Amino acid sequence: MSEDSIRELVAGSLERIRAARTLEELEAARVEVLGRKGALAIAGKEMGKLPPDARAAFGKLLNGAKQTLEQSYEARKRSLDEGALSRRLDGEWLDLTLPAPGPRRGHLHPITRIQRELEELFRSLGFAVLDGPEVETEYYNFDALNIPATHPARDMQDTFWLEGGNLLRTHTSPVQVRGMERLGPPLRMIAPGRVFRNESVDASHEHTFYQLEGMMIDRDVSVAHLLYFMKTLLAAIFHREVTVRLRPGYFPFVEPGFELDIQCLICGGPGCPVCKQSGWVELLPCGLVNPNVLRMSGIDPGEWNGFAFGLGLTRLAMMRYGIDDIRHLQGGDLRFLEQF
Ligand code: 2NL
Repeated sequence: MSEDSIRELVAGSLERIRAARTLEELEAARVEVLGRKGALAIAGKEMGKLPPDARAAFGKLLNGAKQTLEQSYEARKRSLDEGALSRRLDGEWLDLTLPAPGPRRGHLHPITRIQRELEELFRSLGFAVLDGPEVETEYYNFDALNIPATHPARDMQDTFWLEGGNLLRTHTSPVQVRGMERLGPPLRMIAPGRVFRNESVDASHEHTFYQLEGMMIDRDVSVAHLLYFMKTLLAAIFHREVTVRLRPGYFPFVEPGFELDIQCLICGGPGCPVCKQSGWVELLPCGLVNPNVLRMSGIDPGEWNGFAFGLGLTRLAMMRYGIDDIRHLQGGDLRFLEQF
């Protein structure tokens, strides 16, 4: 093997090393040039074939070539290592001066919001806000409200009965019965809360929903008082004056009993799909408290009387926010709740 061929080998190998553009390519070049079976090693084997007096010079040449190539390899390696490091650092760059994303903030459920708003309103009108048990006795849920044993509401189909004869309250009226017993007349109170009905669930029926019942007992309470408080309530709910009408309605705990309708807020009277072309929307049942109910709670109906009403908070939330399926409200899907 000639000196020229060694120079050629060195020149070609240098080119190969410099051309390596990644650490992987450089390692492949190193194996080919400096590896145990690489070009230099093969050239080293040739040395044995040379006449003894030529071997020393050839050996020196090879060593020089090896040094040159090793230096070139090291230099290229350093440069590629640095490149890899700076690329990694570039990728990991964080701008600590950027504003951080804010914390995810929760908020009140739409029904809770309406409930709290109405609690505030009634407090300002002198009403106490009462709470009571969700598991009730048959007496407080039905008997004390003048609901006869034969009434369909007592049916297995409408009430969740518990072992031992207790039940899940079907309205918040039992809270008001306890309120009448405890406070005595005159009184003003509301009872907001969760109630339960044994119903099949669909877009407009839930087994669990929210109600707000209210009652005022005093001397000479009339339907005029009832209408005044209901109109005040509705103005607060809908943020405007609403036209109302009373239709007769039958509920065992009130006499007379009414269905209160409001003039349709969508069309204002002429008729539309929301009011089913009638111009009116049924909103809440109400009436003057049945004397039997007063008497059972220890209030003398000869001296005292009162009005009472029941408002469906769940339905109200649906009307206010335009929710078309009651199941969304308790469905627990945050994508739904985050809209409010
Ligand atoms: C309903 C119920 C109404 C009442 C509830 C009531 C309570 C007592 C005495 C008299 Cl202790 N009345 N509550 C009165 C009228 C209507 O409605 O299910 N509303 C959605």
